[in-house]
Amino acid sequence: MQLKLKLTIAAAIAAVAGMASAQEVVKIGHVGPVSGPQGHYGKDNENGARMAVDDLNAKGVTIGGKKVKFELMAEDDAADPKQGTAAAQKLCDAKVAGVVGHLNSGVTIPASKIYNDCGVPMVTGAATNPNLTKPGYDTTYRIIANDNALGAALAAYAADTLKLKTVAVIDDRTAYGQGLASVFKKVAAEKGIKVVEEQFTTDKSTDFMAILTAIKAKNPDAVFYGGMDAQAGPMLRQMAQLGLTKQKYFGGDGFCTTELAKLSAGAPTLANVICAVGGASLEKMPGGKDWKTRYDAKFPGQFQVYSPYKYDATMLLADAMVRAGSSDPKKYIPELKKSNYQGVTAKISFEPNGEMKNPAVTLFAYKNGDKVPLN
Ligand code: ABU
Repeated sequence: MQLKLKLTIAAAIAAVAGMASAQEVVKIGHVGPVSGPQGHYGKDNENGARMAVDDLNAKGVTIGGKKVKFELMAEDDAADPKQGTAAAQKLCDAKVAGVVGHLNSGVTIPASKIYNDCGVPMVTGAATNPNLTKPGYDTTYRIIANDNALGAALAAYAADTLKLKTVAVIDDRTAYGQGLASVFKKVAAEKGIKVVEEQFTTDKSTDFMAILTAIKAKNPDAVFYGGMDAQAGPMLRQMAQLGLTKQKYFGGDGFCTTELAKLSAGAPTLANVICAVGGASLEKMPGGKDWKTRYDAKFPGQFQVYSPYKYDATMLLADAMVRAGSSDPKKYIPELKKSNYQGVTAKISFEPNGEMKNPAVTLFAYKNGDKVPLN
């Protein structure tokens, strides 16, 4: 090849490389437990955020007149508050434009202060403890119903629809499990349901025989569990072993997963489960069916519960940046607050404290091992 032609090609390559590097990169953080017993939730959540970033880049997004490329910075908090706050600080230091996270309320609440201190907005579509929005940070947003709504819906169904009279309550002593159980107990008592036994466990336990034996002695109409599926699955198996097979088994979004069917390993008690999620069923979400088909093609067998919300959380951040003409949090937070975004899960807008306006609540049961909506 002639020297002149070689130099022309080299100049063209350099120009293309220069154009690529001139494209502004907008970093979005995602944090959740992608390791440990809750790793399946974290992976599903991260997949939701990743799918949104891929869709944004495929479509091409311009912010303030400049074409941008979104990059996902994904961190593992292992469902642990210490790791969660360390991950939050890492994302702050990396100057991400926004964060999608976390899963666990007990991690999200301390992490939200770190994001507020560094001025980075965080949107969660999974952590449901009402205390998250109490400080009123303009960096904290939730796009799913909180535990006040979930606990009340479950208690109303138990009392008004199933006409149950007695319940035993167990929680895992986490911010989520304990908080949800306390809302359920309060509303259930107001509706005339008697709490005949209370027991506690942890989010690391797998042996519940002692507490279930104590509950069996009280013969309640139902068992309520505030916690995640890594405990609910084995608990359902052990209830079957003890003959606690007539009791309805109530709980929140924390165990309302695809994985619960696997973790309960064919126990007949799975058919007694009634769980509440703070959004519409996929069938009723505005874009749920098409989105789920695309998700399953991209991440086969990984769907749990929160990925559509994590997808919307990512899109919501990008939408606010586009409207503000800037990915600088100081400039786009005012637009985020004013969001009126048509997502896959719902039309999303916020109360002044960062809670979603008018979130849906859906109750689910498991029929032949498949999670099906009751409303
Ligand atoms: N919302 C259920 C699981 C996550 C949490 O709030 O801790």
